[in-house]
Amino acid sequence: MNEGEYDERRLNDFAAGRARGFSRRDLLLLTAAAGVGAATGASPAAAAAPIVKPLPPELFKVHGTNAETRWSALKDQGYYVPVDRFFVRNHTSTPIIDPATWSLEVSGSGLRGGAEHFSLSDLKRLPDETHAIAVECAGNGRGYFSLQQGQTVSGTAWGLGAVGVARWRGVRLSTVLRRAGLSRHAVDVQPSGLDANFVSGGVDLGPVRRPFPLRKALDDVLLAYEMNGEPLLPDHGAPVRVLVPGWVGIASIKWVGRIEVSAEPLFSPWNTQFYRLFGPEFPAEGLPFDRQVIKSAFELDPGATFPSGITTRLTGRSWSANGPIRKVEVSTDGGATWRRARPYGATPGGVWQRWELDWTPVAGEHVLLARATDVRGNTQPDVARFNTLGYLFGAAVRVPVTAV
Ligand SMILES: Nc1nc2c(c(=O)[nH]1)N[C@H]1C(S)=C(S)[C@@H](COP(=O)(O)O)O[C@H]1N2
Ligand SMILES: [Mo]
Repeated sequence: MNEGEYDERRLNDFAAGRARGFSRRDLLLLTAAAGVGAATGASPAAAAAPIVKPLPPELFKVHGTNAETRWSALKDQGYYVPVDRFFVRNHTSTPIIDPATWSLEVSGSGLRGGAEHFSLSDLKRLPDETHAIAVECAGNGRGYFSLQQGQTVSGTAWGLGAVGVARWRGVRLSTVLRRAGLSRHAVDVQPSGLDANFVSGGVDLGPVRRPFPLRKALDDVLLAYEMNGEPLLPDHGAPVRVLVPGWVGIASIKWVGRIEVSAEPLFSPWNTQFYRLFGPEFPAEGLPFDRQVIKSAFELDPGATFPSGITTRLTGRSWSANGPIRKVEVSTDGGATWRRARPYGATPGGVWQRWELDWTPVAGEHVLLARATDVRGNTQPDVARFNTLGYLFGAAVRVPVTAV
């Protein structure tokens, strides 16, 4: 079963009321109480110190409990985003978990027997793998729905900095599930976090969790305990987080405490109420989605200034969840003309492509755009599809700069 079929089946299950975990009825009750997508307030605990690591303003822009990477902070960095500037997206706040007493419970109707528990040292004794994987928030670029398209959407008004690529080391989820005694009836897998329950519109939605199909779980999902060669930091899910390559960041559950393996389809608010496309173009129940779209960013901050008459090297990165980048085009005149950017650097895992282009601006205001195409032929449109929660902003972003 491919991801498209999975989404379609689960859409039908959900619409027909065959939903365990979070049903259409739950959603309707919540909608009546608060309105879908409206007022997604964090729990009171989040008020304290949602993020533990330092967030210097030259590296991050803070949005409530979240912090996005400033693209200027990636200039002259390597392929991987250093942990000191990797974005953080917390529904509440970063919990501090003792790795010595932490354990992972694997349980549910999709196992042959009862629950199994794994300590951190149990996981470290299993065969390890290291992979380059992107984490990107489904709402990355959301701010451009209003800035660029004049549309009102709810949620964190990210620029393009809610994405990062790191080198993650850990154990394959498939290894752990097989050890736990996977049954041939298993269909869905759902990790949940040990951070505080998420409260939205006064309703406790429980721990942060989102299901994916067994097929994905057995394919390339990683349980990581190391990021860029160091133990995970608390903000990125210590002691162990899930990484679901290509999928929306919410699938990559941090501070994982339990993994449910189910013989029936699973649902959670994070694939029914949130992280679903709502709006006039979509079905009433919303359209499910899992993968990120293709995007590009310049390694500079909007509003940057350059010396006029002098050649500047513009740099940036492009990435797609559907395969390596084939070409990147850049416009320095608001989209009137385009030039090919030069790709450079190694691309482990083909997760993103760094590129550069020389530009000699005349004095005045300019609008830069970058537009990428991946090996499957996906490219960035001029306009992103409106949806009320502002997900998947994949249009080429207009970046105003000044030459003086
Ligand atoms: N337990 C838990 N896992 C979580 C979240 C969370 O709030 N709690 N946020 C998710 C979202 S929406 C994103 S985009 C990524 C962000 O990962 P990062 O903070 O390491 O960049 O973590 C995901 N995993
Ligand atoms: Mo996210």
